Amino acid sequence: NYLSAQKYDATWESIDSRPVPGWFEDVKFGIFIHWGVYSVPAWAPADADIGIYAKYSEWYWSKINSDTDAGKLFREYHNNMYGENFKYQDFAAGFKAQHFNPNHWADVFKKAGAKYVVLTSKHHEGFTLWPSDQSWNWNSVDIGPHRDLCGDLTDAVKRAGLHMGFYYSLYEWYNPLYHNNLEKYVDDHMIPQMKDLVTRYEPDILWTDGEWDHPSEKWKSTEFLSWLYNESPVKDRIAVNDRWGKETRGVHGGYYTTEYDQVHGNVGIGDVQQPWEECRGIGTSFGYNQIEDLDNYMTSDQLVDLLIEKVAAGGNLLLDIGPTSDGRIPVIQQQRLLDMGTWLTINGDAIYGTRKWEGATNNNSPNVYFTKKGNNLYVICTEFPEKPVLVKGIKKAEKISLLGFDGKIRAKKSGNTLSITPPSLSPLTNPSQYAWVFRIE
Ligand code: FUL
Repeated sequence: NYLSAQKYDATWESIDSRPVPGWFEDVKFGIFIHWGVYSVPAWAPADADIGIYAKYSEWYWSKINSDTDAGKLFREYHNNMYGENFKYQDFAAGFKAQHFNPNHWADVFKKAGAKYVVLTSKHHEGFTLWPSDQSWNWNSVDIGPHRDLCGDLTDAVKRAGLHMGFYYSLYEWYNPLYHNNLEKYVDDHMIPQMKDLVTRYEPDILWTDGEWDHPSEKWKSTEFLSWLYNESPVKDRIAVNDRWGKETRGVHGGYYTTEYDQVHGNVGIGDVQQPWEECRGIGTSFGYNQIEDLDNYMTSDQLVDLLIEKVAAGGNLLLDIGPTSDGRIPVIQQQRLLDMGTWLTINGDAIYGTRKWEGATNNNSPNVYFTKKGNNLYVICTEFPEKPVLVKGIKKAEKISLLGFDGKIRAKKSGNTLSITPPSLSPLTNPSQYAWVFRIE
């Protein structure tokens, strides 16, 4: 295997020379899951004008202690609802996950057409969803659900044939060791936890976060990554992201990440060569926010368009769901996922295994996107075209079809420009909703 033949040193130069495993660029669509003690209060001021990051419900604990404008809103809510003396830690008893059915979750993800899953094994609150020896009993087996949530979901997801991955926060808000002795925290807590996760559950992705307080040198990131790439049981196939130190995002590590289209508050990562992935919630939060309404949620049409836009630009979409503390995926979130799956069942050929088409830059027409795979070019229309679709830069076009439609598609080529005439569809012959794909072979 080309990935394991090489040895990697604990330097960024060496670590960065390892390619992101090929499977990652083929899978395109994953499900992110933010689930933890914050799923109990499950609240953030969704409609306040406080910026993207302040609407994340998984930040509840930090926000009720913060003196920002957003912090005041969180604190006011907390004090009214639970009283000033109610400690965040006491929410853990209400995290019961009594309706958690991992096989059902995996089935929903599979039907959504997702090929990978990334679960928060530990968010900034420090609570682990597995029985970590380094968690001082602040974990889902000793309290709350009394269940190894990481293990149970990993089994189900792998059985469903999907890739399983873990989010892991390097930093912790209220861990005294983190604040008093960072080196000991890293050596005796953080690195042992990451090694434990990797050896116990053999994930295909390790998605770190919470890196921004310190440079990667302090986190000993390259030491850890050289272990991961040289010695771990998943060295041949594991993919990691770029969140390994305050200086690494969009620069070092594995694939690059954007979040609600931002990199640390700045827009996008531009035209990178590196594989990359956008993550966001269906609404305004990663963790479940019980006060979000339909207005806060993207529609299925918007979500399909988002997937198309990211894949056409060469990226993946890691779409987040926020399960409830009793272990359910809110029905509206399931419905969004299943709608995406219905679209992908017919049109997935234009998504999975594809790459960005360089010719797209000469074809700047609204609501039309492109992907390529082998000798095929896919023309993805997010609105059904009323006029012929013009595609410039086509040398050969032997066969043109509309995915999911049996009828013949008329097209004319003049020079290097192909003009595709959209068929007139009836309710009976319309193959799809949300977006339509012409395949040029
Ligand atoms: C961020 C975190 O602070 C958010 O809570 C969320 O987990 C997101 C994916 O990464 O940086």
